[in-house]
Amino acid sequence: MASYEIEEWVKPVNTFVLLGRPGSGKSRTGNTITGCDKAFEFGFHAKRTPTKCESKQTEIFEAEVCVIDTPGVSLFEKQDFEDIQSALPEEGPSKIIFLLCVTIGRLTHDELSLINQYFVIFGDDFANNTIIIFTHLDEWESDMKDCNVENPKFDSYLHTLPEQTKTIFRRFHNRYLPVNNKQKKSEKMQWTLKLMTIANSMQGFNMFSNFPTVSYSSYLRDIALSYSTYLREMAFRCLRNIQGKVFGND
Ligand SMILES: Nc1nc2c(ncn2[C@@H]2O[C@H](COP(=O)(O)OP(=O)(O)OP(=O)(O)O)[C@@H](O)[C@H]2O)c(=O)[nH]1
Ligand SMILES: [Mg+2]
Repeated sequence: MASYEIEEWVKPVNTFVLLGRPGSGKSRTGNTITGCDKAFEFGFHAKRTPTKCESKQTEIFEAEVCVIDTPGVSLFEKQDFEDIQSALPEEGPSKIIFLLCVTIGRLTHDELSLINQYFVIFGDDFANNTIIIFTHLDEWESDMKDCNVENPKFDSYLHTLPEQTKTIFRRFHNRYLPVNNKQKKSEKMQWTLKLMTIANSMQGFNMFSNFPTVSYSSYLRDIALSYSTYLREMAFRCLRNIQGKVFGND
């Protein structure tokens, strides 16, 4: 399958842009796609936290593909948007598809807020051009086995998500793919084939337009509002805790 960094620059069929919070498994997913563990530096013990996008071009099942790994951020800003733009293939990508990496089982408020920020930046089309990649499938399966669940089905995990999270995922037309980035090379190839099949059925972005400066103030307002809701909830929770302690009903 993959021989990345080929000398001849060929216009890729698909450009995958990996998005997600820090540590969500973007770089390792990029390695699974390229079929090379060294394509993108990954892991907590990495010498440096990447601050710039990195791109690799590779051939997957005879199709040229560009993979762009992005630094993990909690707040997606103008600079992050411009970095992705400058990492796009010079020839112009045929189709840009976002791979939104989410660690199974750890959907925090910050993560949901980051997803909302992507919508503000890329517009409603973000959902039409994104595949949610649930990483750490191996750990989830192992936990299920420890709970005596034989042949666990990933769909059952999705059913356990809170309603608010389900609503967000529904916006992506339930287009998702769980991945075990530690599986054998041959299984990674099978997984990549599945990814390509889904990507081929999608329209994808062409080139994105400029960062929506006009709506930048509303973007900041949305972030402020989402955080204020969070802070309000935290305050109520603290208040309930204190009341519980004072009245001895915790
Ligand atoms: N068990 C398991 N570990 C994974 C999987 N995917 C990623 N990891 C681990 O999760 C950690 C973070 O993975 P990275 O790929 O570096 O995450 P990232 O999103 O690129 O992180 P940043 O670049 O810091 O934003 C590493 O220790 C990976 O080995 C997976 O499917 N299964
Ligand atoms: Mg990374």
